[in-house]
Amino acid sequence: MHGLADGVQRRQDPGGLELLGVANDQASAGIALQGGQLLHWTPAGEKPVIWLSPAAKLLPGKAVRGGVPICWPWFGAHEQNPGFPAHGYARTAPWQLTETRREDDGATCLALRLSAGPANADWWPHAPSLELHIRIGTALELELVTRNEGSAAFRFSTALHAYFAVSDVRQASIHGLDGCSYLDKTDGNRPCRQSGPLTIAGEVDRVYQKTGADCLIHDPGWQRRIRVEKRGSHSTVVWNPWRDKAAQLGDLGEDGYLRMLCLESANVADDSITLPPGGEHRLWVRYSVLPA
Ligand code: TA6
Repeated sequence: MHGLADGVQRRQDPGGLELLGVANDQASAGIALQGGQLLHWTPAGEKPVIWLSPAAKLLPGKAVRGGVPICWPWFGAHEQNPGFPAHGYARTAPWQLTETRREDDGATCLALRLSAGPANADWWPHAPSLELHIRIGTALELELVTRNEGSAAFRFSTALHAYFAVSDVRQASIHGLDGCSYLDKTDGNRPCRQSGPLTIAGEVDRVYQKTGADCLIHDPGWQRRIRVEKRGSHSTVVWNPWRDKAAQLGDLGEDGYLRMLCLESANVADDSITLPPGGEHRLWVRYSVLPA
């Protein structure tokens, strides 16, 4: 790749990660090449929309708390091998930057790639290639493209594990999941049904099933709504660890659990994807801010 587009900077963080900073008239953002992880995104004139923990550890081989981690090719603990990295190997693998581009409307586009190779051989005996397309403007768009370049079909789960910034999670509500069935991971995956908007007043860890619906996060404290649009996903995960689990995690910062909620566009559980040789799956999201 030759040169970087205007407004894109590459630097080495003191912790050892390679980071990209993006600034244009519409927004600013940061990206770590490790994990192909968007770290933060702030539209011009707004408070941050994608939240990075103030206590996040930016270290090689460690998952970074915040941003939009890419869970791939499994979600949560590996079913057969609990010692394998949680949420798959892609979020701590070294991705390559393949393109940066400034669009006519002023948005910045980047592409990153994770090819099959030594990084995945220990964990995943297939030949996948992953591409992440990022568009940073007044809205943030992410598209994760999974291709099967091998000769056998494979099955995978994935999630764009987005951490959204909120003024106070106790005041926020999530709209768009009314009537959906979900598995409650805080209660042994008990099947439940959502009634009305979702509010958070304790630990929440849920997999909403059979839903391709867009969601809105209402945040009266910051007088805004965050719109989450998605395609190629029929499951949605909502997570907040609440006080005790947050303290165990140790990288959420003081009261960090009150400043964020995860709303993840996913292909998990029944919605896992089987890709035949030569097959391709696209998971696309767009995040944007609307007035309250
Ligand atoms: O998406 C929800 C979840 O799977 C939770 O169960 C919780 O553990 C969270 O992700 C964070 O996982 P991590 O491995 O990043 O600590």
